[in-house]
This record gives sequence, C-alpha cells and structure tokens, in this order.
Amino acid sequence: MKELNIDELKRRFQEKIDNDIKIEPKDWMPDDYRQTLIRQISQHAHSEVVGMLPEGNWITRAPNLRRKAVLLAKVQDEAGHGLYLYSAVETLGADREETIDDLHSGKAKYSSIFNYPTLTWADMGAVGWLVDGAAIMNQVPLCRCSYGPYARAMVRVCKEESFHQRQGFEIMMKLASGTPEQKAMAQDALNRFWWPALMMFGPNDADSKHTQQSMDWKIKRHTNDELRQQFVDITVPQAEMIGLEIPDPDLKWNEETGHYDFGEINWDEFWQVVQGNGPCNKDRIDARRKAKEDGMWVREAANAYAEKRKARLAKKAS
Ligand code: FAQ
Repeated sequence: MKELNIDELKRRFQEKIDNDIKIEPKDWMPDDYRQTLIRQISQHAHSEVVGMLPEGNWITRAPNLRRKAVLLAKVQDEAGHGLYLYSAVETLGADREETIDDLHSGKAKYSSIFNYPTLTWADMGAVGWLVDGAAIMNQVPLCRCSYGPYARAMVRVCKEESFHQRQGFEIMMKLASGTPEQKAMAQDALNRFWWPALMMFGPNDADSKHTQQSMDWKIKRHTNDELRQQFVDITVPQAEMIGLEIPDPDLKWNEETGHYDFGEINWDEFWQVVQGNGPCNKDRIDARRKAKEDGMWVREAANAYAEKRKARLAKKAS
C-alpha cells in the first residue's frame, strides 16, 4: 500500500474531525492529540478508582441493608468505570501500569473532589447527588468525544452515573424530610460539598490551558465554565425542592441571562488541592499504593499460572 505523507495524514485526520467521524485506535492521529487523550483519560480513570475511597469508607456503616447493598453496587460500578477507562488508555499505546505508577508518584492528577473527607452518612447523599451529578454533566458530552473508545466507554458510564446521582439525591431527600438532626446533617453535607463540586469542572475558562485545543479536536464539547453553569442551573432548584440552602450568599436568579449568578470560587483552595495539599491527598495515595502492594501476590500467582499454562499448551502442540 502506498505510504501517505504527513500532510495527507493530517488532512484526513482533520476531515474526520470536521465530519464527526470517530478516530479509532489504528487510525493515524497527531501525537499531541494522542498525548492529550492519554492525559485526560488516565486522569479520569484514576479519579474513578480513587473516588471509591470516600464512599468505601461508609459501606460497613450504612444505616440498613438496602442502603448498604446500593452503596456497595455503586462503589463496584466506579471500579468498573476505572477499568474501562484504563483499557481505553491502552488503545492509545500507553502502558496501564505506568499510568498507575504516575498516580502513585504524584505525577498524574485525579479529581480534586476526592481529597475531601466523608464525615457523616449524609456525605454519601451529597457525593451521589453533587459529585455524580457534576460527573454526569461533564461526561454526557464526552459520549460525543472524537476518540471512539473513550466516547463508547462514556455511554455506559453515564447510564450508571445517573443511577448513582439518583441514589444520592434520594438519601438527601430522606434526610432533609427527617428529624431536625437529620436535616441539619444533610445541610452540613451540602455546605461542605457544594464548592468542591463546582471545582470539579476545572479552572475558569480564562485559566484553562487545554480547553481551546481540546474543543478544536472535539475531545471536549463544552468549556469548563459552560458545564459549571449548567450544573448550577440544574442543581439549585433540586436543593430548593428538598428544602436545603445552597451555601452561597451571592447566588441569584438572573432574569436577563436566564441563568443563576453565583459567587467566586476559592481558586487558591482549588490549586492547593490539585497540587497535593488537600485534606486527604496523602491518605488517598497511601491507600492506593497499599492496595497495589497488597495485591502483588495475586498478580504474581495469576502470571505464574498463565506462564505454566502457556508452556503446557506449547508442549501439547509440539
Ligand atoms: N481536579 O486546562 P484544564 C467522577 C487540572 S469522575 C484535579 O481545564 P482539561 C466519577 C487538569 O488536569 C471525575 N485536576 O484541563 C465518580 C490540568 O492539569 P494537567 C473526573 C484538575 O483537561 C463519582 C489543569 O488542571 N472526571 O467523579 C481539575 O481541559 C463519584 C488545567 O485544567 C473526569 O476526569 C480537577 N477538578 O479540563 C467516581 C472527566 N480540573 O493535566 C466516584 C474527564 C482541572 O495539565 C464517586 N476530564 N484539573 O497537569 C475532563 O473533562 C477534563 O480533564 C477536566 C479538566 C474538565 C477535568
């Protein structure tokens, strides 16, 4: 087959992007496009896996069997999301173990939200409602991402995240309509998770170094600020419906724009958490490192078994 020159390869790549034709693993793609996807998808995978920790913290203390079964299923879903995403990263030629080592060494990021502690049962409600709610807002457009394996993984992930969001909202709804102590617990969880949930969407557009290029490549379909605004617009009426108050004195419906105006995010806190100085960063990474070390013997045993089996089959075939 005739070798195509680089200009022709670039032209064909751009034509696919322009026509919304998915880029697939064996297609030619610019190196920067590949690296951007490896960065974003691996960080996304890490977020799903680290995200199991704050909720895993409550599985043994869920208030009843139904709550426990639902929470357990949710946390298992997050593990599944992590695995799909690591597989999607591998389709780009990256080594899964190397990306995980980058997480453990602090080189790779994961979502800032998971560096906050889950102090009460109501936090399970706030995480499901707000954190999964924000995750869905960000991930539904990723179902139309230009890279096929990522887009397809997102379809199933979003279906599961919708169930997660509903289970969180249901916890909050129940607590908010319970005793005064339960309502206060729900309000306290909302107070602590509201601003970190808004930070999940990333820096303001003016400070987001990757957004423009990612939008041009149709990896991202909306900017960070657009998605954050959509999240606020959808979530504020939900809080009102269950009688909880959003902890923002500047929050106000704006007749002219048809959106809520909201207060300034504490960007200093955001960058501190992203740089590893949040309340739980150290605990989260220590837990992931320990999980890798504790699971080492299982991987070694599985590899030894696979090697032995391969040798046996080769002997049989000869
Ligand atoms: N936390 O230029 P941008 C979930 C970094 S999944 C930490 O705007 P970009 C499910 C960013 O990486 C939640 N770092 O970057 C669940 C970059 O640093 P770098 C995760 C952040 O990529 C629920 C730098 O700042 N979702 O919750 C954050 O265009 C419940 C500059 O930022 C995804 O990963 C942050 N919040 O936009 C699980 C979705 N924001 O890489 C368990 C896919 C920004 O240059 C329980 N990712 N940074 O060193 C995305 O959509 C994008 O990557 C953004 C950031 C929007 C996160």
